[in-house]
Amino acid sequence: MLQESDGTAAQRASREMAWPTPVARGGYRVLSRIADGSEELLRLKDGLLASKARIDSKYFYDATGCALFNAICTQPEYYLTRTEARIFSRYRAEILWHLPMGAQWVDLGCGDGLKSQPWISAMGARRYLAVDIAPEAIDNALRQMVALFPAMECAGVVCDFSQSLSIYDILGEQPESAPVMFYPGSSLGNFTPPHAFALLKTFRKNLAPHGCLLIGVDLVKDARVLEAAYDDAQGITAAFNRNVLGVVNRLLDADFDPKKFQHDARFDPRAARIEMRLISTVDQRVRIGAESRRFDKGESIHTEYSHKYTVEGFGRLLLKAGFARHRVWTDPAGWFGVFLASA
Ligand code: AVI
Repeated sequence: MLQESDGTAAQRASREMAWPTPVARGGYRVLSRIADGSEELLRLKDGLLASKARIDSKYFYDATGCALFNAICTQPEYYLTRTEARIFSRYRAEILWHLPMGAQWVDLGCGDGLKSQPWISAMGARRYLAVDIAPEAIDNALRQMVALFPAMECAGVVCDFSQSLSIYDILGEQPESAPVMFYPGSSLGNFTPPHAFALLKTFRKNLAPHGCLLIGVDLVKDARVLEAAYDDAQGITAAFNRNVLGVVNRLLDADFDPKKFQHDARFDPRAARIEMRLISTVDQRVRIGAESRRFDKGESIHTEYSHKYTVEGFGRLLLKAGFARHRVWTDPAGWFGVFLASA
């Protein structure tokens, strides 16, 4: 998850380093492979000044956004997290049977690393590699892994893998140990279909020739179930959506007033995706750095897509991305799928 809690543009720029910059911490090393962030900020600003305003959903995850997202995951309407967890615990032994022993476990968007722990203890991974854009998340995940599994090698890679992922060299340090990429939570759904396809191709390239991808994918279902999941009764998703305006205010020195925007989440059945927006509740002018723009009452800012797949459709996508074969496990209602794909 992206974390920008200390995120003024200047602070961000100063912590962005060229690679390789291994940093030895207590029992693990962290490599930074983050590109210059100034282009990203320009893109964010351009998105807000565009006639159809948009904010990339990666900006949701400052410290408050991460806490709100964790709270979303416990809401009764947000079935994704618990359904995936049930599939994992029900089929773990069967899935493990298809995973290489002594693997390098690559935790993509590791967050706190908690979802990886039962897998690592069950499979006896040789190495844990935490990949995330937030160095704080990597440190947190690695500290816990080192304490829990002192015999396992632990390392971290700070990078925005949605833009580029190149860890061949790190994986190649242990050629006898096949990599397993772990990408749970249906996070791939937050990318547009072409971007998701490109990401899967990149994953496969890094995994070739013997690795595999274990990925959680949310499936198409009744629109009412989907819309409730993205608009819970407690208003946590609404707060999560509005919080992104505070992130933008800090990053771009803008003056959005989150109270003047309303949360909206709709399922578009043709595109098979939830679309989240923030709708201006008044006519207003907002300063965005040295510029400003007007939002009419009812005008919206697009903040997130969450694509839903069918089992067949995602299987085809994996094949098209170059994965040789895959297996899938779902819950009894067919709401969520866990795919294991071999490079
Ligand atoms: C992180 N991602 C998979 C979540 C989703 O379901 O698309 C983000 C989220 N947005 C609103 N609720 C949860």
